[in-house]
Amino acid sequence: MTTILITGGCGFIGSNYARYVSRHHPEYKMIVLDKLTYAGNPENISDLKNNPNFSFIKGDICDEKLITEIVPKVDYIVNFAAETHVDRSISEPDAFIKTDIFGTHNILEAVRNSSNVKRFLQISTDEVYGSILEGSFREDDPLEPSSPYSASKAGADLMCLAYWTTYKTPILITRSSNNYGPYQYPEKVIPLFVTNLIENKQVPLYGDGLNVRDWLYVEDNCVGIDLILHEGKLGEIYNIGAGEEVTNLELTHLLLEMLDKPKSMIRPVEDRKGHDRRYSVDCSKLRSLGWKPLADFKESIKQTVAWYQANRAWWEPLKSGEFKEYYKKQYRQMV
Ligand code: NAD
Ligand code: TDX
Repeated sequence: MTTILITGGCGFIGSNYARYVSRHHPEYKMIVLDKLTYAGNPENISDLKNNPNFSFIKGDICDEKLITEIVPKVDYIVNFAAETHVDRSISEPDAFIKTDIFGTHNILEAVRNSSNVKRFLQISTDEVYGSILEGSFREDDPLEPSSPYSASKAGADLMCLAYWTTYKTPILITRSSNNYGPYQYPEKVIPLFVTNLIENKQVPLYGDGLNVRDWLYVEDNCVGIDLILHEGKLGEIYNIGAGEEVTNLELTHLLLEMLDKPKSMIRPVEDRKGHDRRYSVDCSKLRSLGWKPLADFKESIKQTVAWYQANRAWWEPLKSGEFKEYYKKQYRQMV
């Protein structure tokens, strides 16, 4: 029986991927390991808990003893576990270095020392390349990360590549663009803006609002991840993006229109420090494996808005407690 370990499977993309695996590989034994930080929510995979092939371990990828114990029992590993919010990395970088770099290294060591693991897929990000004003980054372009978040993710990528070169540890890396969809923690721009607007609160738009992001529906990312896990070439990196580039201002206008709110709900605020202007990745390498994004951008944004409208009970508790404290520290008063 094939066993897959999904670390960070209680977060946004990891939980969507765990659900994808349960649908597409029902015969796999699935272990979700998650530390349950502020961003990890067991509710995100509550529908999987009665599946006899599913098990959950509350644990930290930095815990050497735990990881050394679990890794030899699995065939595939997909590492989603990370600190992921750029703004938090700017105010408090420590946890990013620990989880994103040291945690990944800890898994790599366990994989290196086990002959059972066939494939270790490291989930990275397009942010490791840095900003690009024209054109798109290819997988062999140099890394120029701007934030402590993207620098820590770049550090993890380099460790994976070094383990491939030095030990032939069976790694693969994906670098995707910005994801959106259900179960995204409401600190990220789309769920933050949608939930604020549902609550009739203003939305804090950074700087001139002209920074560009390429939006990828989470389900399309899951399809790409799964294809790369099974058919990607070991030691290789694959970009994943939909080519749906919009400025934050255009995105905000679209959300206002969908939620029938006036432009006065936009509150321009101070820019993010070191704010990358534009991300763009060339995905021809993944497309040559047969992948292409299936989601229609406007339709999937509409479905995402509808999901947050229908699931207030999921996000309302997340916007109190720790979240409020965090925003007070950020001096952004509108949540
Ligand atoms: P998320 O913040 O929603 O979830 C992260 C998960 O990791 C949480 O469940 C958290 O509890 C868990 N975690 C954190 N530290 C841990 C540790 N030390 N040990 C075990 N579990 C730990 O993040 P996400 O948006 O789902 O991102 C998942 C991965 O995808 C990350 O590696 C991120 O860098 C990458 N990524 C995200 C995006 C995006 O747009 N969200 C885009 C590109 C790449
Ligand atoms: O309140 C906000 N106002 C605003 O204007 C927030 C939270 C963001 N923004 C802007 C900043 C960015 O230009 O929106 C854009 C998107 O911001 P985030 O949602 O914070 O995403 P980003 O910084 O682009 O990073 C995301 O995509 C790549 C994820 O958080 C990362 O984990 C992933 O690697």
